[in-house]
Amino acid sequence: MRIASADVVVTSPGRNFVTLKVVTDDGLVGLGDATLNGRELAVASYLQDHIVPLLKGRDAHRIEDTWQFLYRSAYWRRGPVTMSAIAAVDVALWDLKAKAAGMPLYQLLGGASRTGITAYGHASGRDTDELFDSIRHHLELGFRAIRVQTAVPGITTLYGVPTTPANPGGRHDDYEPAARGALPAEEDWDTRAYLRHIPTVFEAVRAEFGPELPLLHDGHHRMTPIQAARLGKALEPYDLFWLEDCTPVESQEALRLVRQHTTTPLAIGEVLNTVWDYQTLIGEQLIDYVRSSVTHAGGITAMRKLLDFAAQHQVKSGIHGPTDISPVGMAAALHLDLAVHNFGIQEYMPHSPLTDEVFHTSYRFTDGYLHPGEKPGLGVDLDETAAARFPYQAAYLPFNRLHDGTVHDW
Ligand code: CS2
Ligand code: MG
Repeated sequence: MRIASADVVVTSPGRNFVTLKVVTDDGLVGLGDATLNGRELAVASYLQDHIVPLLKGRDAHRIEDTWQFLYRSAYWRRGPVTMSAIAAVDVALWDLKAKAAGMPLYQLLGGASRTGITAYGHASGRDTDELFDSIRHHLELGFRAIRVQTAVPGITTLYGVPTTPANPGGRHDDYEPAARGALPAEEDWDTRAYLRHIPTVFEAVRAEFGPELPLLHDGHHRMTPIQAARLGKALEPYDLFWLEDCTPVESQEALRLVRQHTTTPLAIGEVLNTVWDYQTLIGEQLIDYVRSSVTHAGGITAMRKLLDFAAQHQVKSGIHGPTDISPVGMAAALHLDLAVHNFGIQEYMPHSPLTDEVFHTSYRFTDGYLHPGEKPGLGVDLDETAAARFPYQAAYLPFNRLHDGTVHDW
């Protein structure tokens, strides 16, 4: 099974996606997601200019060898651009191998370890009423676990909270932080206001929805370790499933301090891209859930190894799944979720109808559980004619400033 061609498809059906399409000499098509939100063209160029020329003629079955070749021959290691590009090749090759075998990919990863993949949805609101409506809406959709993000008095625009309300009866999942335009949007931040407000939100949610419902929250890298420790402690009475990205993760050691102070479970790593970024976090059991995505962390091959390492320390998966992971990246995550023993939970934000015009998926969401489906390979097809109707548009993630003008983590 030789690689005959590889192409990079950049398309923007509602938001930007970068997809690698690998075709074998007998006409099988393998897809990989290489979308890096706000920096899409850097990965497209890495693939187009530096990887595609190396793929032609290679044996598509040699996935591990291709991974090691791309990782080691680049000399410059790690980083989101490199690891997203390698991931796209890796996932495309797994898609091809599974198609050649006539099996859904999860079968090649050891088969199903469960019947369904528990997914959490995103609820949010600018006030309690809007938040409760959003939670009810997600419960009606079938979600069995819910992430809660709300506005905070004293902060004008906040991560995770759309600035316009959902249409009555409409989708509540359309929060997309990367805005199209020439410059990133500026948002504001006030840690003390946030720390005062968030525990009151969870108190209200528990009072309304009871003790059973698993609740999650994303701190989105904004607190120092001691502030994160304080929030984790304050949230203990509300029994969170996890507190995510409570502090920036460049310093793995920082999580020691948070861990010493709170039993709120911690999830981290959507911006991490190799197993090396997790040596202390997992080795010392400083976190409970690994948030990396298949798309940004070197593909199925590397994520499998990362999750196997995590399993030795009773750390579980919590694979990143916002809409900036394409349906191809989402499908790859679902096959892995179904197969690994130490599955924790899967993030799920349904893609927009425009995105669905370009990517046709066989995964399904029923009664709160996702399943990758039974089609050979990943189970995703790319409609290139539809993709061509949506040319790339520059888009940036926002950034934060404190009220005195200092740039802060977003
Ligand atoms: C996030 C993302 O899904 C999450 O938990 O933190 O929404 C993140 O902000 C985006 O993936 C950035 O591209
Ligand atoms: Mg997050």
